Amino acid sequence: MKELRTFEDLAINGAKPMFDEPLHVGRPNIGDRDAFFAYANDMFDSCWLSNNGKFVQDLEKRITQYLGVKNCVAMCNGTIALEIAIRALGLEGEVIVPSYTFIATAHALHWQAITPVFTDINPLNHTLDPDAVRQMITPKTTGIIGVHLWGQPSAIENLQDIADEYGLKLMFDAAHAFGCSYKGKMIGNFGKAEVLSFHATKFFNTFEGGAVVTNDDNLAEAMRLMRNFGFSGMDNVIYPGTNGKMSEIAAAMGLVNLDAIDKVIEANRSNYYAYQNEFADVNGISLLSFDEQEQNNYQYVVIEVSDECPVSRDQIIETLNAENIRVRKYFWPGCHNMKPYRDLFPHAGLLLPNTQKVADGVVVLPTGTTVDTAIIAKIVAVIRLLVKGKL
Ligand code: T4K
Repeated sequence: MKELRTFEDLAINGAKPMFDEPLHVGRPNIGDRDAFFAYANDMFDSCWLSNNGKFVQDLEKRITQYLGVKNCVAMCNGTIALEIAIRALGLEGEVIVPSYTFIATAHALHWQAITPVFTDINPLNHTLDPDAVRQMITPKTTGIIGVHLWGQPSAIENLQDIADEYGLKLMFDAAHAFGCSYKGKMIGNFGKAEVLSFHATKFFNTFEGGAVVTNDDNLAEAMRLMRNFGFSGMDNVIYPGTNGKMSEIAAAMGLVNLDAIDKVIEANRSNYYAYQNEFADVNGISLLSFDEQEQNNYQYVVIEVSDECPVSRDQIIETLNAENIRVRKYFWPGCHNMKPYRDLFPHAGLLLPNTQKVADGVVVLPTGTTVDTAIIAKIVAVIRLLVKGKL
């Protein structure tokens, strides 16, 4: 790795990049390979590859134990899991969602001819602002989908109060919040249902995958039907379902990665504190913090570049990218500014001032088991040089 001393040493000024290979946000964490291959051999020997096989059943059971929740319905990915949960809850008309989320949250509604009503966030934790939610309720509203963005719990109790007051169904997109808790209880136990993503880029992955977890047995039963074309026993279809099943090889990856989950969280935690330490002397940049009273997965390291910072968010990204540090500006520019929704609701941004501001200031940095304190020191050195003009 090159030594960084002055501006001339930066790759944007013609020097060689800090890293020879791209350093990605969202590098998968991979558990014990031998254990994975043993599962794969078992799977091939048994000739059972999908359709509620034993690995899927094991994984569902272990997730219910890990979260202390009654039901886990594993799915092929988080987006289908969202769609199925939305359908099983009977949501229709308008549903309140944050605009500041991954596009799948909005698409899961729009795909089913439900209008996503983009609602502003609390700028402190980037999750739905309950006061803004109240303002967006109309006679057509049937539900609220809170997103525990970055693993930060939504204002769960306030949202539940609003849902109860207006007779709305509350569910959560907990794609980022596997392994996190709220007031000592694991995320997965709140609202009518919570949706997890186990995509490759998540700190816990099944290649592609996801799940809906719920304490409502009837809802879980309905989702199991929907996940499997509506089959209720052989040759008997009682619902127009879809194919949301998780494969056995995906579940095997999940079982292996579940064994490694504490180690991964520890690596993320240690990286988070290394970043905190390194950023201590860099003014104008703040690191989104976690509540240490709770369990956190620390899978997203999020910095916010303030107006006081002498360089812009985009300058920081450009400089880091040149060094082969592929940071992301998730979830810029907000769902409401993406073409399908911009065309439908061209003025939505007027009611989303916090969303616009947060989306314009965020940078997500690399973490996970492939990153360590030495790499973090190099990443922050680039930012420090840019912001302070010296190291
Ligand atoms: N709700 C929320 C709040 C979500 O964040 C997501 C997914 C969902 C719902 C839907 O869940 P899924 O249907 O995906 O299960 C990535 C992920 O594809 C997506 O799962 C995730 N959120 C989102 C935040 O990030 P992109 O468009 O950024 O993907 P991409 O291809 O740019 O890859 C991201 C980074 O990861 C890159 O730096 C490359 C790196 N990467 C990726 C893969 C697949 C690797 O290093 N190795 C890999 O195998 O969406």
